[in-house]
Amino acid sequence: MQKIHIVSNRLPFSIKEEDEKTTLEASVGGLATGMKSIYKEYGGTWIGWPGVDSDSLSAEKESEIDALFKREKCASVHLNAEDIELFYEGFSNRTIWPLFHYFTQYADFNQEAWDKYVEVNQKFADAALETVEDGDAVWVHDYQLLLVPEMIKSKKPNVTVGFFLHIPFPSFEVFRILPWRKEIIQGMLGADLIGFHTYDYERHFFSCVRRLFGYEISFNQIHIDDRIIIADSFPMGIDYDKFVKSAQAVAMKGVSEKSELHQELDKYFLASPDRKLILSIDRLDYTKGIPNRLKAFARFLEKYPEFRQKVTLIMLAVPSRDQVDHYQLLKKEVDELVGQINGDYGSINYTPIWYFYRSMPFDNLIELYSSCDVALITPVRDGMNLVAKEYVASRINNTGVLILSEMAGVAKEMGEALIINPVDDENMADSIHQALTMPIEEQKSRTAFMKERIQRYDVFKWASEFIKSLKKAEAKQSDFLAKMITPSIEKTMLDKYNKAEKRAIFLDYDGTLTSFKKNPQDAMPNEELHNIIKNLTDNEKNIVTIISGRDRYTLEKWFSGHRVNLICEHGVWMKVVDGTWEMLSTVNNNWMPNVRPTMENFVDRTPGSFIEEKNYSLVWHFRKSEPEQGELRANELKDELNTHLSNHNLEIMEGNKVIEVKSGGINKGIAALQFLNNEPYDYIMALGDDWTDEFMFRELPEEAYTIKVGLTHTKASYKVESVAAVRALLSKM
Ligand code: GDG
Repeated sequence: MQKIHIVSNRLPFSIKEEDEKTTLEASVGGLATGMKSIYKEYGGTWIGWPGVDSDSLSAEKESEIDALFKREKCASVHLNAEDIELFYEGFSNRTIWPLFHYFTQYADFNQEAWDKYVEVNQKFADAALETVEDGDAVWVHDYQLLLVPEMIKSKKPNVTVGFFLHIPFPSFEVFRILPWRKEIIQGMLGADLIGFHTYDYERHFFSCVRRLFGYEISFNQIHIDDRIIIADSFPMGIDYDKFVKSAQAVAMKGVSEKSELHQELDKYFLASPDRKLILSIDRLDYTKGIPNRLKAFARFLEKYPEFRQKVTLIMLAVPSRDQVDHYQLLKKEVDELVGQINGDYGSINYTPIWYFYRSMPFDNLIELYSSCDVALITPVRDGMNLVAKEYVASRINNTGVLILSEMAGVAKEMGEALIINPVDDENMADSIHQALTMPIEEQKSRTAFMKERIQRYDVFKWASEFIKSLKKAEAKQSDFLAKMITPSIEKTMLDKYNKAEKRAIFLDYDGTLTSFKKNPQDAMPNEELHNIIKNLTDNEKNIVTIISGRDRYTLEKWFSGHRVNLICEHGVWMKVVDGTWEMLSTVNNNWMPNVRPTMENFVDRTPGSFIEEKNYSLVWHFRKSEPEQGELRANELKDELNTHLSNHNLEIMEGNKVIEVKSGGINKGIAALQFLNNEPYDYIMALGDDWTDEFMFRELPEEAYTIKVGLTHTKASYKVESVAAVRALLSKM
């Protein structure tokens, strides 16, 4: 990995105009902090939007801004008013944001906005493509740029692409609502590594990939043609030391140095020593659960009257996306609720809620974190929520209680917080009470545990762990491709082929010579394949054997008229050209009546699955079933079949979307060796795609050309990526 570049919607600086001078002001947000270390260390460029509408900029101003950013190793992607309206406020914030946070009723599905989303994603990708060189890596961020990974990968396959989603990834039932769901997944799958905050988001993503595309997923790897894509969870952290140091600095300040806010907070406590403060901080967003929180606070004051006059909720709601209707309605609702609660429970010298609708300087934020006894963080849905971590980090003496919604990603890491359901007023009101009455020792011990974790896994660790995994993904991809048949390997292979006098060629059928069909009987050879086989067998020096798990009748019918040998049912039956069927080993099928009912039970419970009966094996096919259910049931079936294995000397074979039970002691490897029977072949080649072919790859002599179709781990000496590649190779022989 040479350089690492970052692509995100916003650049890590904002433009400041003062005294007719334009300058850049560095952003202090979590992402900017985490990424700065990375892109500086790896000498990359940060690609993103400068944050101003380009329609409002003259050409000279635009170049001045570009030059300022260039000095900071940033490349600007300019967005005009229409881009901002349709791409940013439109598709990003009116479609993806609500949908991914399960607010399906708020999601707009507007074709024009989608078209703009594609167009603007392409703008970002083009800007990245201008900067990025082969061998570099790019780390793309968040829901505004879901299509960028594929847009980069398709143009520059030798660039390693990482993608991190900062918001939740919803379950398939919600994601499927999106008319452009396939395009979004395809866009993300351009990445080599896809990161989420939690494992739940990761598994929702896998489920969507499986259901929409049926791609093979093993552990956390998705296999697509010639690529492997890794998805993993990386819970984002904060700059822990910065919060600790800032909180220490605030604690050290003398009265005269304190901010106005801090002095007001001090005054509040001075009025009475048993006064308490509860803190709530978020962007004013419907996902943050602010109205529910207010209602729960009112319920608390109603249920526990002894706390009236003593407990104040400080609510900082940072203005956000105020051009979007739902945000304006939310603002109105919050304003009204605050007014109502203050009216109901307030008095001349007591205001239950101090409400700030604005953002505050960082130092004020720290003063709030340090002064408040309880943090009430109750989003109805939140990708992570960094405020929770910042509050805990800022508690230098370990006192304070965090009340946390179970719907925030951060709840997965903060088990010692009081975890609540954000729509359950009663539960929240009781938790506020529990927090305010929690013994100091308990507060300290809970905070200490949480601190240890957020200190260890801070934002720098988060970024470096992601990069470490990105490097591994890059290495995995090259391992994967290591056995690929390159033009020079192919040339040697064909030279040897041409020089050989007697060649044994073993060809698996399904997944090798032809692609899988939902119904196995539909996978008969087409004209192209017939021509390939004819061409191969016309050459007298070639002895071609189709070696398959299929039943003998089907293959005999499909290949009648060809000069090929057939080995069927994984090596039970063999028929040489012009010969008759003979059994390669003595096997029986008297175990079938015992095993069949078990399989039938799985057919009944798994719609779309069916049993195929061969002479000496039973096969359960689940290619037509709902993919996740099929995989799940396949594991259960294997487990149940195990009870029959030793009684009947059986073997279970796992093929591609099939579970096959057959008599033991036979496999394609034994059959191939028996076939070769010490004949003097000077060129042996075997091609196959699945687990059953691995026996053949293992048994054949070392000098044989064993070739795996597909990129998964194999004993074969070479790999090709697809059926089309097999056909292309055989056509050259
Ligand atoms: C998205 C996801 C995910 C807030 N008010 C002020 C202020 N802040 C700072 C906080 C904190 C940040 O803003 C808010 O971060 P969150 O994580 O809580 O929420 P989102 O903005 O919705 O972020 C979220 C995050 O991405 C990261 O992946 O955790 O789930 O929705 O750092 O301190 N900072 C200042 N004044 C304020 O008034 N200076």
